[in-house]
Amino acid sequence: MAIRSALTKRIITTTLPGSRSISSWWKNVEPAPKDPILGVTEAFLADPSPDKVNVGVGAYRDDNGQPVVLDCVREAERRVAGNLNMEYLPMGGSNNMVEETLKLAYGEDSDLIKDKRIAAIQALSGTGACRIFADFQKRFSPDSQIYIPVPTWSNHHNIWRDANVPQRTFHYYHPESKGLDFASLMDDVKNAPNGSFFLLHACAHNPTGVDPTVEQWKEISYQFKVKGHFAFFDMAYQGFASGDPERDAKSIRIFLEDGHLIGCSQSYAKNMGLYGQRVGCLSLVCEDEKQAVAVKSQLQQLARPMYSNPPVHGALIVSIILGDPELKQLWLKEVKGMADRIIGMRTSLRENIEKLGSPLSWEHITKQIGMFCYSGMTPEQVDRLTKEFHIYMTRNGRISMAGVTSGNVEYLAKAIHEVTKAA
Ligand code: KET
Repeated sequence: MAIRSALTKRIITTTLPGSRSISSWWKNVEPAPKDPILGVTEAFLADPSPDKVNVGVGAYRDDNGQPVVLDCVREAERRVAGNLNMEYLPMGGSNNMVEETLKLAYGEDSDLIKDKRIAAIQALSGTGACRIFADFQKRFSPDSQIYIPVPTWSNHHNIWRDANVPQRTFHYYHPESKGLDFASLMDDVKNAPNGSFFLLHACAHNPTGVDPTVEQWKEISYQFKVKGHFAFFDMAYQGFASGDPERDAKSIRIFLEDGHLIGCSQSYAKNMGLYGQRVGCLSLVCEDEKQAVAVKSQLQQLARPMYSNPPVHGALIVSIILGDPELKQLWLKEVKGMADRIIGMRTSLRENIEKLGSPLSWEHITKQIGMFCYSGMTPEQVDRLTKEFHIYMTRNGRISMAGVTSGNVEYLAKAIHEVTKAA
């Protein structure tokens, strides 16, 4: 024993000339910058103030500011509790879940589904679906780039950066009108090289809450056809724009009617409240069944070395809800309930700010849709909200309307008025 420890000691303390010492492996690692969205939650949790308000992350709260587990999910969980096993799912995840999920994006009676032309796998929520797609794009179209709207969800930049796909941007938001900059968007679509990849938000654009109209989507789809562009839809908020998942899929359906071979990321984080369960889907429309089989096998091969196969619990919950007509109806009712509460809070926030005699226009609060209000506040104004009023939001001025309640709306309005009235 004594000999052994002496030997070990000698090995540890003896370093060969020119080699690094054992403690130096990570000495060049600098702390990573805070995530612009999830970092806000961290700061909120660390604040002891009883007045604090979190309108940072896009996570739905009820009117008491509490996280929500939907009734349909509670019921599905009761049924999951009787499930026979917790075996691995296949690499592509739960076939039931994927089938039901495709119906939401592509339509209950979609010929593409019937003809087995869609390659699809269960993904680690919307983020995971985007990431697998970005890796797939890099592998099979290695010289391509991705066009991303300005602004967009901050993580889109990280995802395509880590997949080594060069990024370009296209115009989207018009700061003066706080609406869509349709003319510049169309110019960018026309000026991009033929056959470019574009990232589009299917509905409830994050962070702006500004979507193209049906007519505008038709024009975008037409121009994509002319240019031979590829559309990748990130659909993280299906149901949150209008309260009806079917209506919120309109952009995708327009592209499908025009015969585009699209890609799509779907997430159940928001519309089923399954945030931490990480359940979503990645799908790619192919030319025929044979191509879809090949593409799916490659998507699975990307998943295998990363996480092998996706988690089973959330997939079971989704399959149970969407596979049972009664539970599905309950889900649709509950999605509408969440969307309606947010719409109500938009009216209330706007009225409260206007009542205080704000000299600015706050019409955009009620005009924008989905989970967010892109308020137009500057980073400095947001900093004041946080420092003086303990109100937490992303520095781009995005308010998560899902965190606004009857209890905090007046306080929020007063604080917003206070930091913007001199502007
Ligand atoms: N796409 C968009 C547009 C999006 O806003 C989110 C999440 C996701 C994908 C990914 O969601 P997932 O949980 O992976 O299914 N956005 C909110 C949360 C976050 O940043 O992670 C947010 O913007 O607050």
